[in-house]
Amino acid sequence: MLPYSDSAGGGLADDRLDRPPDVDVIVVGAGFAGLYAILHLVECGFTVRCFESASDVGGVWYWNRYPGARCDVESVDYSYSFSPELEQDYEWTERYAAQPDIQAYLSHAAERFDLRSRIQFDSPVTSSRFDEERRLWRVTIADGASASARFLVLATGPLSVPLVPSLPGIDSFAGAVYHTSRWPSEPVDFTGRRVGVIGTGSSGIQSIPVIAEQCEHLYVFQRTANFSIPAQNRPMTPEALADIKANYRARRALTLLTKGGSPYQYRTDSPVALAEDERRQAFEAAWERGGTHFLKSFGDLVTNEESNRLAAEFVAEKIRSIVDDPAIAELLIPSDHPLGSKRICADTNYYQAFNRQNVTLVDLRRTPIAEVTPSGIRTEGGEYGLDDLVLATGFDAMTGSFQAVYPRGAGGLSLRDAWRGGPRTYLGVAVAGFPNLFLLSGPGSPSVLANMVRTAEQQVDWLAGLLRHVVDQGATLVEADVAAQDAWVRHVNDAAEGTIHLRANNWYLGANVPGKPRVFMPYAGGLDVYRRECDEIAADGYRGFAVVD
Ligand code: N01
Repeated sequence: MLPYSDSAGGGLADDRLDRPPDVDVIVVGAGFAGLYAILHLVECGFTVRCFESASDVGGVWYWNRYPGARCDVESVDYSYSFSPELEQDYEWTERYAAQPDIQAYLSHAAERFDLRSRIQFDSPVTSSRFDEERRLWRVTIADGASASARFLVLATGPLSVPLVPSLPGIDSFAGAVYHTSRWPSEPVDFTGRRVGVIGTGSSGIQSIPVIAEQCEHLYVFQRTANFSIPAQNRPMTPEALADIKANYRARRALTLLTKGGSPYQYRTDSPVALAEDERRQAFEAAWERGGTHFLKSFGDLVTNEESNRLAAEFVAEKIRSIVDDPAIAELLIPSDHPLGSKRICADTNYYQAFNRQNVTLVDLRRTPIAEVTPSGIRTEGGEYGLDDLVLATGFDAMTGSFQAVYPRGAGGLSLRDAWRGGPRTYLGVAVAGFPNLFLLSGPGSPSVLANMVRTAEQQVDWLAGLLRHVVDQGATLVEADVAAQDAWVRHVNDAAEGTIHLRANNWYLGANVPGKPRVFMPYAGGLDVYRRECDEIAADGYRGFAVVD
């Protein structure tokens, strides 16, 4: 327990108006964003404590340790840029880092910058409340302890709260039930087991080929086919890594000029204008580059319907050429959403897995799940005996993890109530009515539409500037104006208007969570534009924020 923690959560001494907060800033979450927030805020002169629900650093990468878990952004780019020394001393071993490698990287960063001493692990924050009289946030931890801070920074991640579908009978299942985003820390051995995987998004698509290799039989329960492009992962050669390290500054600078925080720029012409063989060659080259890069093979894939159709047809042909059974291939070809309207998955041998004798694809569109029984799953088409069930069913994305710490702002307003009609933020960082509360990678920021590590660094740097601006003038309270927030929400909606993302039932819109308001949550204007807007607002004296002495 921290020295300043008290289990009373507000005893007499604690309530004294003149008692200062325990620390300047409490950070919740020790993933990429939280770790950098601790480091940078300390560098800027603040006292900082962090509470983390897991037993170690890592955030989303601590929990998502399912078989095959791997980042879909290249390792050398999905890494911190704030420290040239860290860039030089970490040795990435693969083009796309697997979960253990990212966990090791974050652990290394935590050691290198001595961050662990500021983090209390195994400490989920269960509630947080703004004390208007004393102008501080008090957070309560699961064990009943509490702590206070002038500012509360939620670095809880946009993909943190697992979505567990309410399947009839699931509690009766006699075998083990795993969720990909809460995978046990000890390896799970599926040898000789009959396993069912529900869900064919990124998590399902990455885990299915690996589980298939181990288990006796794998049943894949697919409701919606997704576009997946082979990641084309490969070992990182020492020469390639040395080359990147020698040019890291230029590579990082380039990422900041792009919408997605990627150092790559692709052709800006359209496949529609090309002769068929030239077009095919271009798509082949994009397929060979692999993963999410495929969507950038032409500038207009996400804006021109015909270009998108041509790219989707190329992928469909690839699926037909890989999968032996034509009927299975057709089931695996997405038919209800344009390519890229959901995040493209990056796989290793996903489609090949369906050529295995021990893999069965179950089409939930034709035969929905009727119930989970003690011995398996009964669909409207038949019964499937299972020993283990894997839920690769996604997340209550973008809002769930902020609401999970139950913030209550001015007048006791809960974030849940404030966002009843969908999230409203200023810059994705602050919420009107919640003074001194800040979100990292919040709704209304580029977050999941860009490189998450770049966006985390940008937001932390900017937030540290805002907090210094507040305390340097002796102020104790800062809050987003309602008018500034309303204008930002309109801007976020305008940026989303006409994008391909509105043409799918995706988690960007909250469409995967029953009853969640259908609102496009991330800022689609691009990291480059967002950065400029944030910088202009800072240069303008942090326009849109009220600072109170
Ligand atoms: O979750 P998802 P995810 N019955 O929501 C199905 C990031 N990520 O964890 O589409 C049957 O995409 C659901 O079906 P449907 C990445 O940004 C990154 O896979 O609703 N099926 C869908 O197939 C990604 O986009 C990496 O019809 C049900 C699946 O479950 C995001 O996380 C790796 C169901 C959920 O797919 C989320 O990915 C992993 C039900 N009741 C994740 N409920 C990398 O960096 C849900 N489904 C590589």
